[in-house]
Amino acid sequence: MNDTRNIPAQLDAVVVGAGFSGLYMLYKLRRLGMSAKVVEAGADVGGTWYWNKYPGARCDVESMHYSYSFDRELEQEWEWTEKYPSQPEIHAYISHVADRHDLRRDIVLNTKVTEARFDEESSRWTVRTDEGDEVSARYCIMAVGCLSKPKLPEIPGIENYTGNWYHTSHWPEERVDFSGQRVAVIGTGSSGIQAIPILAERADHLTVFQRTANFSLPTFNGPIDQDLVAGIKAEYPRIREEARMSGFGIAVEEPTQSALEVDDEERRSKYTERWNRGNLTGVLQAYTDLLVDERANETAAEFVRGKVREVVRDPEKAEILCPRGYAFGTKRPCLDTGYYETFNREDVDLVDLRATPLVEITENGVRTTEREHEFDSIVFATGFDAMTGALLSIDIVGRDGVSLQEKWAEGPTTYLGLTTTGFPNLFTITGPGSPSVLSNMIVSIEQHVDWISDLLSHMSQQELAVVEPTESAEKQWSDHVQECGEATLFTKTDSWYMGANVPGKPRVFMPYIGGVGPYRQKCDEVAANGYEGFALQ
Ligand code: FAD
Ligand code: N01
Repeated sequence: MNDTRNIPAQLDAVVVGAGFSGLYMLYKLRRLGMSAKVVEAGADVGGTWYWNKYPGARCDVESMHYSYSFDRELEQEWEWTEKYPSQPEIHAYISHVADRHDLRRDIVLNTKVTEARFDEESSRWTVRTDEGDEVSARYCIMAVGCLSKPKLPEIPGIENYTGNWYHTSHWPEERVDFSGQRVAVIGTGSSGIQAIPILAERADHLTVFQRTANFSLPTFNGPIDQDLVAGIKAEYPRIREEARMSGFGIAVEEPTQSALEVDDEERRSKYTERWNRGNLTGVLQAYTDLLVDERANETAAEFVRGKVREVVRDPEKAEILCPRGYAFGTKRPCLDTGYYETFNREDVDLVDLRATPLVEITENGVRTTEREHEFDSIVFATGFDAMTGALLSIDIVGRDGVSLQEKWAEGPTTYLGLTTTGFPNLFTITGPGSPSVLSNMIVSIEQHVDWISDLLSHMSQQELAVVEPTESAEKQWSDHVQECGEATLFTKTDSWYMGANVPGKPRVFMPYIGGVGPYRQKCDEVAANGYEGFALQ
């Protein structure tokens, strides 16, 4: 691994994070002729796909679409093996990109950025790391990830536990051997739902602790269909463009009808056809109003519950696994391989934490209000402090000594999810207030990186040194982000989109639900109008 420790004292740009965002940002900065370094806490590039090595980790956007589009030769050459590739394959892809474009020589690994401070006199950022580096840079670009700060459950006692414990997103490098063990999984979001079927196979006995049942759809994963690959490769430019202008960053036919316009039979047949596609968008985009109308949503939610009841033989377990109390799609739905089937195994137990909440982690396992359960290992699939967690873990201080923690105390406010007033020349790739986690993220990452690059190029041509959004532009945009959220069912659900999974975090709907295509158009208009809403000097 080529870890370039020597960071020059002065740079045009520091990029924090070496996942999909940071790598593409570095590629573009080089093409602008700028000096730049990427600083990465992990021991390799890959971001999400470096850290999340838990058994079963894979993407839920199909590989032919969950990939960079900027390298036209690469998209033709690269051969994915599965419809939904696993973490090692996606990591191999990102590593290949790093090597292919000779990016590693400007990436500093095993180093955490701890502080970024704006100096008003020089209009530069001073960036400090836990390795004692201090760099002055014109631009500071946060590519820190929306799902990169893990969250442990807020129950006492982890320090007393004598067995092994793991968080899905900080999985050890070496394969963990669970054979002969009694294993617990706490959490049934996407990570838990992917890991549980495999852990059930590997462990002697598995106990799943579920607080909120999730909606999960089957992937029907398998070797990638070569005819489909050839078809997509022949049409890649058009397909990518459609994705860029779509609602969620994936080219799909847009719905035209309300779920309430059609009768039960027609709806059921449509949901079934879309269920069989094995993707996230099929059922969710069957009708126009599934994410805005509770009655419409309930038709899809009940369809999924019916599927759970078809698979899970024990009716009591099936009812515990049936999601209720929130609208389908307003917590990120999951895609799985054999998740519900796992609960038909004799060696898998399900504990309903709504009935018997967790009390503490003990020396030997987990105590609920009912009893103590003993385990050799515990897997925490308890998610992330999403969207703002990684950003706010860095002491970012802007104008007048105001920190980002202070500014965002009531929730994040941004202009376009890319910038925030008081923090000039600081950019947040897939930041709060952009489509980000509500999209195929590579589409959103490329759009942000391209937009930032165009702005930096404009600034250099015009000999400008500082860019900062105006307060009024930021307010208008943040209000618009909230209004769009409130027009949907998302804001009625306790989810990580709302910050609800982290005690004390402000309840604000963080991503922008106005759509990937309309959002791109807005960003393009801002640029075409001379970076409207920004003060440039
Ligand atoms: P990340 O990949 O999160 O990279 C950020 C990097 O910044 C990390 O390596 C982190 O170590 C580093 N970093 C953070 N803070 C610091 C610091 N202070 N100093 C130094 N380094 C720092 N999205 C989809 O669209 N489709 C999917 O199918 C999909 N599947 C996912 C599966 C999993 C298991 C998870 C967790 C997420 C998934 N996502 C998916 C979202 C995924 O995070 C994005 O698609 C994408 O990989 C994000 O890339 P990124 O570079 O922006 O951030
Ligand atoms: O995290 P989550 P995740 N006691 O927050 C439970 C992406 N991703 O890592 O819902 C008991 O979704 C919590 O319960 P509740 C994707 O965007 C994608 O699984 O808060 N339980 C929940 O069940 C995804 O949405 C893939 O009641 C506790 C679980 O832990 C995002 O990352 C794969 C608890 C956390 O679920 C996050 O997914 C993986 C407590 N104290 C991740 N605290 C793909 O498939 C938390 N929980 C592409």
